Amino acid sequence: MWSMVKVPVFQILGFILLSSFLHSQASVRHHTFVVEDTPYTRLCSTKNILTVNGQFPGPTLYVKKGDTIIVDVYNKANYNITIHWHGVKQPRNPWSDGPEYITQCPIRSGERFSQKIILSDEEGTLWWHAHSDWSRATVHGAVVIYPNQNHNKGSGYPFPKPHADVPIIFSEWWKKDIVEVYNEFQRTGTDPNISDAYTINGQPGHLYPCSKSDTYKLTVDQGKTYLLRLINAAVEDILFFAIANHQLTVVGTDSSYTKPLKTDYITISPGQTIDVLLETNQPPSHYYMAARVYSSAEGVDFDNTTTTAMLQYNIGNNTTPPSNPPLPYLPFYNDTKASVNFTGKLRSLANEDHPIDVPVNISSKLIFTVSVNTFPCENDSCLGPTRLSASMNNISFSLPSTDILKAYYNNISGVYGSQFPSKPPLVFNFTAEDPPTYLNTPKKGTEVRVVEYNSTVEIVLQGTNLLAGTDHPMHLHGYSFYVVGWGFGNFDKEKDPLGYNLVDPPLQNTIAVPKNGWAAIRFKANNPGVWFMHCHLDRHQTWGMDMAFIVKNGQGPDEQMLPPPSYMPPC
Ligand SMILES: *[C@@H]1O[C@H](CO)[C@@H](O)[C@H](O)[C@H]1NC(C)=O
Ligand SMILES: *[C@@H]1O[C@H](CO)[C@@H](O)[C@H](O)[C@H]1NC(C)=O
Ligand SMILES: *[C@@H]1O[C@H](CO)[C@@H](O)[C@H](O)[C@H]1NC(C)=O
Ligand SMILES: *[C@@H]1O[C@H](CO)[C@@H](O)[C@H](O)[C@H]1NC(C)=O
Ligand SMILES: *[C@@H]1O[C@H](CO)[C@@H](O)[C@H](O)[C@H]1NC(C)=O
Ligand SMILES: *[C@@H]1O[C@H](CO)[C@@H](O)[C@H](O)[C@H]1NC(C)=O
Ligand SMILES: *[C@@H]1O[C@H](CO)[C@@H](O)[C@H](O)[C@H]1NC(C)=O
Ligand SMILES: *[C@@H]1O[C@H](CO)[C@@H](O)[C@H](O)[C@H]1NC(C)=O
Ligand SMILES: *[C@@H]1O[C@H](CO)[C@@H](O)[C@H](O)[C@H]1NC(C)=O
Ligand SMILES: *[C@@H]1O[C@H](CO)[C@@H](O)[C@H](O)[C@H]1NC(C)=O
Ligand SMILES: *[C@@H]1O[C@H](CO)[C@@H](O)[C@H](O)[C@H]1NC(C)=O
Ligand SMILES: *[C@@H]1O[C@H](CO)[C@@H](O)[C@H](O)[C@H]1NC(C)=O
Ligand SMILES: [Cu+2]
Repeated sequence: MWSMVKVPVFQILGFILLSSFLHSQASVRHHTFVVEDTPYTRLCSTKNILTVNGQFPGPTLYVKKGDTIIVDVYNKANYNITIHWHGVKQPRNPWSDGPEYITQCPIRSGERFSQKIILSDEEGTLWWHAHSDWSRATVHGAVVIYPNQNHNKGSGYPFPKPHADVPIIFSEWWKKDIVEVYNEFQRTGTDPNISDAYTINGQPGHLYPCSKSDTYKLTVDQGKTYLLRLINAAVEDILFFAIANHQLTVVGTDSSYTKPLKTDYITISPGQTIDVLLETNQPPSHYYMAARVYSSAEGVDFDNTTTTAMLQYNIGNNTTPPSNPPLPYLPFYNDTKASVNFTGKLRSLANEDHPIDVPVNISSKLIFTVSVNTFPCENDSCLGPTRLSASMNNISFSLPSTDILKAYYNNISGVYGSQFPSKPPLVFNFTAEDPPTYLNTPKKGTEVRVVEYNSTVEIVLQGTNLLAGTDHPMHLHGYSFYVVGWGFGNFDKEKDPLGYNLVDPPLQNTIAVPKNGWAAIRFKANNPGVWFMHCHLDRHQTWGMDMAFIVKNGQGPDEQMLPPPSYMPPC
């Protein structure tokens, strides 16, 4: 074959030079992540937390669209760890994706693992976090992806270049060691203890006892536009966020631009990122920004506190700041309408410079129920009469002890099954007031769904009211997907697709399936590998609201998974 295709050497050189010119902005960047135990004081008590490079939140990675990052992860802590690059598609390279026992075995104490993070069309904000047990509570940080100016006019942004940009990371703080919280709820079979505080860039803010000085402050000049890169890294909670006296303009989510959306508050799911423009157009003063929970499950305890940070205008040195800055209005904690009213308004930018590519001819139509369940309590270990669990299509996912990717690549049998169902095994009134309790117990399994390369996939994620209906922020690795529709009640396969948005649906990697409702997503399976899908509320993930896709290789050399790196952590 090769002898048939005679390409003069100068043409090849020319191609290489041209390619490197077109991509001259893209580069390879190196980082070292040292995972270690570090003492931190919050809410007047000190404990050791897992950090990266001693920082909480962890270091921000600044990159340009299309860059590749090499991160050498060195585990100096006493726990197993893995790191996931949330929302980075990693074309053909699931080896560095990170979920424990899905694409790799954990990096054990004292070991190193060099991860290659391949960016492609992502632009905006993503983040990285630990993906083993609950260590992501403190092991997380922002990934800021600037436009590659070579490919665009002006600044590269589809809006005027902001004066400055600032990651704003929400997370959750427990006074107790997160390992104890995790082990305890695993043992007792109940809900985990709720957190003691939410934080903004690691600080709880003024409204908690004993935390006057623990406040994140953002100092701004009047009359400018700032790009705030909001990231919800909370372990368990969807949040509302707002800034007193200021409107926000949403311009992106999950590293994809949106049509500008003016709003007084946002709803942000764990796993999701939202980019907003903030115009400092108010009288120079101090204003609170605040976040608190959106929690829709009845009878489930939650952290009902409010975290704040301070937006401080640079004011003359003679002016004293106000003693009582205004707090923003936030929707009530169970205001589902306010939550979906915001989320349902997101639209892809979908213009000439940022076209969309929504699959219209679907080859693989899937329906997955997402449910909270119970198992009988085998031992007397449980606190309640049953052990809480969760499932997708009535299968409660069990993590294998060898990672699925390795088993798939090396044809090792007995690690996983390929029988994840394309639809719920039983059709019932998913969102009924009181579904019969005999439906509550799922099966255990490690099942994947195999899809052909290039197939066009639609998944309807259907929430159920088994045990307790609630919102489920579902996250897919390896892909972004178009959210083409959503609604309350049971998905109607005749009527509901008629209302799909195929013109400018938002492109996301995490979608909150509304309480007792559904969401429909679409993507083209052109990234071969093993890709995890799960609820980003960590108790649900731990209980088994997970599954994985195997996307098969295509024909051409660019349609095959890359070979594994020379070193993968062993099991
Ligand atoms: C969880 O909460 C219970 C009840 O308040 C308490 O007894 C227990 O010590 C807590 N456990 C952890 C790990 O915080
Ligand atoms: C949560 O806090 C709000 C006030 O911020 C209060 O009105 C509400 O009753 C609280 N809900 C619960 C369940 O504690
Ligand atoms: C406040 O004082 C500092 C130090 O003297 C100076 O650098 C700064 O420019 C002053 N700020 C304003 C807004 O006048
Ligand atoms: C929200 O909670 C309040 C009590 O805190 C309750 O009266 C109201 O019915 C709840 N709303 C919804 C939509 O569940
Ligand atoms: C939803 O948003 C629109 C416009 O932003 C507003 O007029 C309407 O009152 C909102 N509805 C609810 C239920 O919050
Ligand atoms: C849709 O896909 C099927 C099967 O792949 C193909 O036969 C058909 O021509 C496609 N239709 C359109 C409109 O592209
Ligand atoms: C129940 O007890 C058996 C025997 O002690 C143990 O192997 C098993 O892990 C326990 N199961 C749970 C869920 O704790
Ligand atoms: C696994 O099986 C496939 C198909 O039979 C084969 O092409 C491949 O070489 C096998 N891989 C290994 C590592 O044995
Ligand atoms: C399903 O349950 C909901 C809530 O109770 C009810 O409104 C609806 O009519 C039920 N649907 C069917 C088909 O029975
Ligand atoms: C799930 O499967 C179990 C075991 O077969 C069955 O008892 C239960 O009713 C099923 N539940 C649903 C919702 O399909
Ligand atoms: C996959 O789709 C791409 C783009 O449409 C096409 O170029 C390629 O040939 C397809 N590959 C396979 C194996 O279908
Ligand atoms: C750490 O990972 C190794 C390798 O998979 C495993 O054998 C061991 O049980 C893990 N340790 C803990 C505490 O989970
Ligand atoms: Cu969930």
